[in-house]
Amino acid sequence: MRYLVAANWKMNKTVGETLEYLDRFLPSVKDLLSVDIMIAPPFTALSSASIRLDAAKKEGEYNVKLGAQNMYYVEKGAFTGEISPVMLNELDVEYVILGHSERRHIFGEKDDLINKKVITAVETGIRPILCVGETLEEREQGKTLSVVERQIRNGLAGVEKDMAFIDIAYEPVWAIGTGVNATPEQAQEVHRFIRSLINEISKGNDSNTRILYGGSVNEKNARDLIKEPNVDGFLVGTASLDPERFYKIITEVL
Ligand code: G2H
Repeated sequence: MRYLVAANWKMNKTVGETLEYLDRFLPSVKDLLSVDIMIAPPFTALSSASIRLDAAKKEGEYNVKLGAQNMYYVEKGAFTGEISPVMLNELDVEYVILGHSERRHIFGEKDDLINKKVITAVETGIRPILCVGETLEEREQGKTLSVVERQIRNGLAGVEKDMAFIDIAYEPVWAIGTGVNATPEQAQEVHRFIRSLINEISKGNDSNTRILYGGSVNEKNARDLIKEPNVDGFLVGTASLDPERFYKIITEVL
């Protein structure tokens, strides 16, 4: 299985900053084809990033894909402030992060809405990265696996047969942006559970599904985390904002 290392920039970087980043980052990953790399800038920078990536691919071999941080599940219409899958397709966006904990906890997204988005992403040919993870309170109450199971079963309802086209990111809420990552053992315990769960619900059609770890991943902890047998890559926030740090994380999984 090819690892996936994905950058989730969240609400960071203007168009100018995005292009400056890509100018520094892209030369470092030219001809680095053994790992899948994805960058998810804010919506406003997707078009410029898409053009820049396209130009780079005409000059050399790159395995850098574009991702969106969210989308709505309807093609077009009166949905002020939303972005549709068709709009993302036009920009060659290949991945979409769905159900991120900030969408769930700050913007109130529930499993059924996230499920609609996952279904539409699959139908549109955009590879969803479904994010799941427990809060600190849920972990302390021993509910980690049941919360993750609920989020996965509900989030994937109706697309179980398409599991090969879907990636999962396990992001414990208490580890996001806090500088406190899950230990490799904590990550492995949940990743192993997720692997057996998606294997069951997809009836074995999960061999291409990466289970990413996210939550304070950096260039120092990446190597130990990736050693775990069910950790298939990373979704990186803070440490992906610096091109040299993000590149270092990528080299740690090679
Ligand atoms: C978790 C992660 C990226 P950070 O949200 O999705 O962010 O690496 O800053 O914890």
